[in-house]
Amino acid sequence: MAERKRTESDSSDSDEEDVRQFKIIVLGDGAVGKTSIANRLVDDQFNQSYKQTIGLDFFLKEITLPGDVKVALQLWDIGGQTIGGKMINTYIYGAAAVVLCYDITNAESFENLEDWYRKVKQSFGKGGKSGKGEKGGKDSDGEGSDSGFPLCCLMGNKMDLGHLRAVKESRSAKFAVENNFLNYQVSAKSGDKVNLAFHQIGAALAKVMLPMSEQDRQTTIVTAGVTNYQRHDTSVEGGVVPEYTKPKGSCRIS
Ligand SMILES: Nc1nc2c(ncn2[C@@H]2O[C@H](COP(=O)(O)OP(=O)(O)OP(=O)(O)O)[C@@H](O)[C@H]2O)c(=O)[nH]1
Ligand SMILES: [Mg+2]
Repeated sequence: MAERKRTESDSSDSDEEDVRQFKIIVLGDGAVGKTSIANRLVDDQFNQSYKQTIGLDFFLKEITLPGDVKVALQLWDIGGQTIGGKMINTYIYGAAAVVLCYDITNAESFENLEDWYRKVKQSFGKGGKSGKGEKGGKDSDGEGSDSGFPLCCLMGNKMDLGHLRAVKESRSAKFAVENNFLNYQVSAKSGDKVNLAFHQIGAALAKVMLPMSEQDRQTTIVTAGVTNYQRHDTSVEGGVVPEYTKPKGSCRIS
């Protein structure tokens, strides 16, 4: 687990350059577009074909924030099928931020976020029950808080398919407000808001204030290049892919 130990340092300075690195876990059902979001952010690419993520993939994105603050966002792209597997809590543990992804055209993928969020809370020792008092947003228990609970973000993907929308914006907004999450609607396909979202997440983690003009600019400009990309983590359990079983039940998010 040497590699894992190294990557858990979610806010430590790197050796030579003063680049803070943050572990960000990307969770959500299969096919909601987690890998596509990561590919858009890091490579500015989109692939129409679906290739299921087995276990997890890693992506690294460097961004520069106002004040020349450089941060490296280390994305842990977790395969949707891992929710019933043994490794999920290990993957989540130590995250600085958690991005809960759903497909705006698939209501079930939104409803299942309750299960994913429960995993997050379990991983951080907050028990298995959802509910108030376990908020994940930046102003409560979020990253940088002394409790170490991660900054949590809701991310509705496939905004380019707005005509097929199955999750009302008001519904996701309610969930975000109730749980004190950041809330984004993006499209990995068009690239809409992907950079903006992660720029804001990076800023929140680094505690750097972004002026509105800066936020707007990020919607159209792709900022940083690829620094690293690795397929399945061969260091976790010797690269053995755990057995996945997705539970059939799900909790509704009202
Ligand atoms: N129209 C549209 N399709 C998308 C978008 N994002 C992803 N897709 C498509 O959705 C499918 C699934 O995308 P993935 O990124 O592989 O989904 P995933 O969440 O990583 O899935 P798992 O690895 O199984 O967990 C692919 O066919 C993508 O091309 C989007 O923003 N718009
Ligand atoms: Mg994937």
